[in-house]
Amino acid sequence: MKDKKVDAIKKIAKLISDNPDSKVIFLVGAGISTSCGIPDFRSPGTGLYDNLAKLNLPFAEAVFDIEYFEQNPKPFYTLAKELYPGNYKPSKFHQLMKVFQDKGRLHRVFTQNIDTLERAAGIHSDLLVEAHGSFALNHCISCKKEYPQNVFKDKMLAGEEFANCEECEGLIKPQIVFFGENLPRKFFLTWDKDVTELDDKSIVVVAGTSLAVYPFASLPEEVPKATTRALINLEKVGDFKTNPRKCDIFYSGSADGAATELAKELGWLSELDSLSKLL
Ligand code: CNA
Repeated sequence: MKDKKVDAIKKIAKLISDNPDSKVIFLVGAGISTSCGIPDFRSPGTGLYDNLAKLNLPFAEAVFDIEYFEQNPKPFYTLAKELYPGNYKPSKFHQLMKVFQDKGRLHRVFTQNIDTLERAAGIHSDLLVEAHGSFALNHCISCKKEYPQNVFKDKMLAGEEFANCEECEGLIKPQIVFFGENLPRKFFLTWDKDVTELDDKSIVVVAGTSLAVYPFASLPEEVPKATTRALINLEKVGDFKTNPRKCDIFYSGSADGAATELAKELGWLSELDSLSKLL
């Protein structure tokens, strides 16, 4: 490990070890799931946006655009089939967050991901905020009838071109937040409460995100100045880049690499390894 990475891990670990009563907030994105085989959006070459050409979209973000979905749901359904929960296993980083939970040191995970790998890793629903929704709830966009997860899943896996409502033939859509849709109330309520509980002993760890999608991207700016912010990412992003703070910590590298090194530094490596074997 290069010196800067060692340094970053040591600083994060020290803060966590020195303050045994404090709990960590994680703000995560697609980069913590790329090692599971799920491409992120924006990594050049491998990101979904570079690979959506086969879906003939007018613009890449159209796959998550509610108006475009109403006209042509096929690209989203194609993607949903690929991303569907159950096809992938949690990464080391997901597992590390579970170890934080097991140690009683997890305050919350706010995720932008829709792959539900935090659930698969065993993060409790009360400690988890799926800011952009998930595949767990589904409804007809016309008559709003709700459908259990397996209805949508079965249709996707059976290779059906469209998932239609049995009542009105409208399109069934998982409760994933599209561009132009509101985030769940739980996101705003939980963050507003959590942010008031942060102090100079707390740490907020941001990992695997380009911090490009709002309002999620504004969370690091709202962390109080007294609280340490750490970024674990392949590149420096968002407020860490535009408004860096003196006490910011930046680990430039893979989320899984950081997870293993942090577990080692905290003396939690055997717990992380045992979990890896279970999941
Ligand atoms: P993004 O914009 O694609 O950014 C990903 C970030 O992660 C980039 O800064 C990368 O450099 C970084 N990165 C990639 N691989 C790694 C790695 N191994 N270790 C550390 N950093 C890495 O994705 P965001 O999450 O920021 O964007 C928000 C969108 C992406 C949300 O609306 C999601 O729903 C959406 N998304 C989710 C998934 C998923 O659920 N797994 C996949 C693709 C996109």
